[in-house]
Amino acid sequence: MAEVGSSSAAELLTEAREVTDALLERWARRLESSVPRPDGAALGYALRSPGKRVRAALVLAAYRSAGGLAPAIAGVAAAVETVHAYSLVHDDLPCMDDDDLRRGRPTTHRAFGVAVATRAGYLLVPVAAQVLAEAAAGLGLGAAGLGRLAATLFQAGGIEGMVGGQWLDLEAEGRLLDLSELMTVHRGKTGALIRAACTLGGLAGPADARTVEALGRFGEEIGLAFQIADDVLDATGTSAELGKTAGRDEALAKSTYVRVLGVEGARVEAERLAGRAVDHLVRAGVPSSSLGALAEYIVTRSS
Ligand code: GRG
Repeated sequence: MAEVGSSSAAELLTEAREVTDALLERWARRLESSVPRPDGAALGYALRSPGKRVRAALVLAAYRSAGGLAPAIAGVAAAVETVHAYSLVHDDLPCMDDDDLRRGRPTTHRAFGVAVATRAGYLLVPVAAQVLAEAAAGLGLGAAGLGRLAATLFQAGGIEGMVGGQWLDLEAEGRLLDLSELMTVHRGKTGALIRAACTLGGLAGPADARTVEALGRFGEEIGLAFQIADDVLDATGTSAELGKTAGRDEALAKSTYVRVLGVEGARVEAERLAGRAVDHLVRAGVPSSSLGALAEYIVTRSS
């Protein structure tokens, strides 16, 4: 299968930021004008929060690897980033990771208070569904196509994925997990949404079942690698570099790959998984150059 416009990781991330941020800005304005203050303002604040847009870039690259060409894929990327954005609002709350800094700015509850931030997080759940529905319409996918996208995104965002992983992560604080328990937490908390980003790109494009499956397997490995790299950065980076409080895992006595394998061991494991991720694509004959570039970025990034 020919790859549609192979791109470097930097190019994909720049494009993902541009197209996603434009859509999220539209939603921020719409919500600020329809939802009374302070909640409307908090929704705008959370949606405008400047992330790296890695998940959005994975959606774009997976879609193109599946032969997709339509610019409306940006809406699917924005829906995934909306789920990610509300998860961060809740993750930072005092009852969860209790953090003050996110993406170089005060966390939503530091800016608006805990009650408003809690509501803003929940209010963004149906917004993600609306963003996805608009994208599916733009892609001409029809009801069945939208159903497949929605089931993929919200299963990944729910108890079988992100919420379930977060729950296990909180429940395990102060207890040392073994490697297999740690993988279960990471696969859910972080990996499920990243896997979904890759699967969604395939489902939105003209891909056969084998391609969608290979994209999902790529996403599974790279999702785990992403969280391992995050663990390494938390242990080795500074708050200024990361835009969030460094050393939080240690402060919260969290089990991490760094705790189990050490910094070097964790780095090696992330690289190994990135290699395995690309192998899934190669074996299935799915064009892998853009996704491979993102995989390499994910395990070597500095923030
Ligand atoms: C609100 C229904 C509801 C559920 C929330 C709190 C929660 C459930 C889940 C938390 C999941 C979570 C925060 C996982 C960590 C993911 C992670 C490694 C985030 C950092 O990702 P980056 O580096 O960040 O891509 P940017 O800021 O660049 O987007």
